[in-house]
Amino acid sequence: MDKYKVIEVKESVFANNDADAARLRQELKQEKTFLLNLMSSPGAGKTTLLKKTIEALSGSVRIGIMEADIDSDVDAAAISETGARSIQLHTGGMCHLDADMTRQGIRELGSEDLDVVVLENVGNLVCPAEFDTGAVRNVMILSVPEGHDKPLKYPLIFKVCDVLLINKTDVLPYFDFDMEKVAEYAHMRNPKLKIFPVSAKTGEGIDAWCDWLREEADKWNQV
Ligand SMILES: Nc1nc2c(ncn2[C@@H]2O[C@H](COP(=O)(O)OP(=O)(O)OP(=O)(O)O)[C@@H](O)[C@H]2O)c(=O)[nH]1
Ligand SMILES: [Mg+2]
Repeated sequence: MDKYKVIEVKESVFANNDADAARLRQELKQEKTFLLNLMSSPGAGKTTLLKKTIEALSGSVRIGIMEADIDSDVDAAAISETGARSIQLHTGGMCHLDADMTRQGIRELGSEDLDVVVLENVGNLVCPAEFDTGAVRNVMILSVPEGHDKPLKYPLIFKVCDVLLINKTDVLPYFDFDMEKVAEYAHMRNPKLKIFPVSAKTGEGIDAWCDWLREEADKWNQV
C-alpha cells in the first residue's frame, strides 16, 4: 500500500465560505482536533519546518499533515518519511483552499485520532489569505531571502495570521534583512501577531514555536 493518498479536491458548492469554515471549526472542536493553516510564498520553508516540528512533537502530540499543491506529490512524500500520517491534495490549478476543500482532505486523512492537523497551503502570499479554511489558527512563514518589506506589499496575509515565523535565520549574515523593521511593519498590519525567528535547517527557535503550538492545541482540545 502507498504511504499516502493523493486526492483531487473540488471547489466548494457553498456560496458562503465563511459560514462553512465556522461549521468545520465546530466539527473539529467536537472531535478534539486542532487544525492549523500554514501559508507562505513558494520555497519559504513550509515542508522543511513541518518535518522539524513533527520531530520535536513526536511522542507528545499526534500530528497529521495535508500537503496542498497544484501538482506533484513531493511534499507528501517528504512528510511520509518522518512516519507522520500525510495526504497530498491537488487543487486542480487553484492557488487556495476553501473550507470544503479542506474538509474533503481531512475526511480522507482521517483526523479523529489526531490532536493536530496541519494544512500546508499552496505556496502564495495572496490567494490563500483570502479564504477561511476552517483552521483554528493561521500561521505564515516569511523567509530571510524574501526581504523585510513584505508586510508592506502583502498586507492581508499578515492581518489574518496569528503567528509569523521568520525562517532561514541561518542565512541572515548574507542578506540585508532587518529583524526590527520586519517586526515594525508586521505589527503595523496586525498588532497581535506573534513573531518567532526560526531556522528549519539548524533547528534554532523550533522549541519556542513548538511550545506555542502545543499550548494552542491543548487549549482547543480540552473539554
Ligand atoms: N538555509 C536554509 N534553507 C532552508 C531553511 N528552510 C528551508 N530551506 C530550504 O529552502 C528550500 C525550500 O524549502 P521547502 O521546505 O520545500 O519550502 P516550501 O515552503 O515547502 O515550498 P513549496 O511547498 O514549494 O511552497 C529547500 O531547499 C530547503 O532546504 C532554513 O531554515 N535555512
Ligand atoms: Mg512545501
